[in-house]
Amino acid sequence: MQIYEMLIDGAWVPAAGGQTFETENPYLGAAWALVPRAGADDVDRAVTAAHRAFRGPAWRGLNPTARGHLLRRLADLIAADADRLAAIETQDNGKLITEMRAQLRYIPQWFHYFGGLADKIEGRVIPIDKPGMVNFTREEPLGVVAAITPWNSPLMLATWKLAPALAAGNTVVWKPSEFSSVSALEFGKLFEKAGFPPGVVNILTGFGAEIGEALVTHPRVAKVAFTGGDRTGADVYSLAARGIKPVTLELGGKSANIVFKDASLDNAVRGAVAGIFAATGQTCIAGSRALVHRPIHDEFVGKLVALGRAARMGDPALDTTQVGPITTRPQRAKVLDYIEIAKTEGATCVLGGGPASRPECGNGWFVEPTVFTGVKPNMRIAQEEVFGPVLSVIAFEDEEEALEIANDTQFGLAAGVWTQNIGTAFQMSEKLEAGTVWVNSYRATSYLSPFGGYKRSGIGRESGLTAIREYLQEKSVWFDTVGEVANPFVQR
Ligand code: TXE
Repeated sequence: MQIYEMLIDGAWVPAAGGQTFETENPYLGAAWALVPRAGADDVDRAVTAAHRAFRGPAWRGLNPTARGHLLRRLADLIAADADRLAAIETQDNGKLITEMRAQLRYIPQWFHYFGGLADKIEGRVIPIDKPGMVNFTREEPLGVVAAITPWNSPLMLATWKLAPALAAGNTVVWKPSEFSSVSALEFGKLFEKAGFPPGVVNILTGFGAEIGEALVTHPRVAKVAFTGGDRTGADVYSLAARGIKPVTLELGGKSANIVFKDASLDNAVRGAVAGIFAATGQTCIAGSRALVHRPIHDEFVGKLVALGRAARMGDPALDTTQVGPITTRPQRAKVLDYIEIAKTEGATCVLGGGPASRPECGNGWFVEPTVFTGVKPNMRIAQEEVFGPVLSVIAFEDEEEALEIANDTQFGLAAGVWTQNIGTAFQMSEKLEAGTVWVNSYRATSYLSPFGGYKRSGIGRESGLTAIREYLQEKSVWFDTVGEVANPFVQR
């Protein structure tokens, strides 16, 4: 059993109360490391350190070019360590090594991009209407950012927050999910190695239910950046509201993959599989509803089931595996519950429909890739996020109905449109209520492109130029150049 410590104020420390918890390998179904279980005292230690670092000369006094240089040095260190970090992610959260390796090799781009942006954060000179006055703006960091991240793509989703937050000059207290803490702690060592001053990045491991509230409501936390479930997100939002703190929230979805009869069917089927069976369906952008034009419905389902049935399940550490285990025990129970709910609601299970007991799945927490047809748009299986390899297929008659069904959910994270008709593609991309729309593609993201949700899928944007603004505040500065204070009883 490996024993880890967490990062507070540049030092590796146990929890103040000495408590730890076990982290499990989802493929083996067994514990493999011990991680500090932070309490309220640790939250205060970490936030105080981050606040001190925010005000201190080592970080505040660093010019933005040098700050950017630190981020880019970190990017190089991540690139050099990518495969090792990927292996740790796979061991800790059970996601495919092939996907984790690709993610880890791509993550440095965020630090390069936002590192490059650090010295391009500029204010404006306002052509002010008051005689004798000069008015300009400054873009300033917010202070201590609490970054709360989930277990599904642990380092990637943390990077989406840390890179812009640090580029903008904030300091960070990062709380990774209790189900994927180890990769965060290993990642933390690279901040030290890159030369970030102590306290600029702190990593607190522990349970959201135990320390989440103390972290979000800590008076010295200026902003909360959260990715996770919509219910926890709503709690975090209301806790942050008590302190009038800005938030960015990325809360998952019920994204529609819409297939028109003129689409390249083979591509669309592969897109549907990428949307729901890749990453075992545990992605915020999972295309968990396939809306299929009635004339091609049966052919589409036939091809989809064939491809889903052929997916190789098993050890996520093998390059040949295509579907790995579910990351957490409670999540597996939730996915199996939803499969039962769908059956009770009257949907027809045409693939999978329960736990996987293939020999190559060992003691892992597996669920068979599952497809339901005959799903009605108002069923729970078509409305609620499952976060597992469970696809609801819904037939539609025409563009209008496809749009109505696609938009008829409380979420709005992403959507896919499969058609050869450019007019249809354009109309759909305009009218879909989703933060991302892919045409004849699915599941592409980039450090260059804004990502975030409409409706209950969240608030704010990550990645791209927009993201840096989530971590800045604008100050308006006025100078009088005349040297005479006019009538003090009348507003100037
Ligand atoms: O997430 P939580 P869980 C969805 C998915 C999944 C469901 C539950 O549907 O089935 O959420 O997963 C921290 N104050 N997504 O329970 O609880 C927690 O420690 C502050 C979608 O794992 O949202 C972790 O670090 N923080 C999603 C983080 O919140 C709290 C990714 C996320 O955990 C807290 C993951 C509290 N009171 C799950 N309680 C996506 N958008 O991609 C918990 N946390």
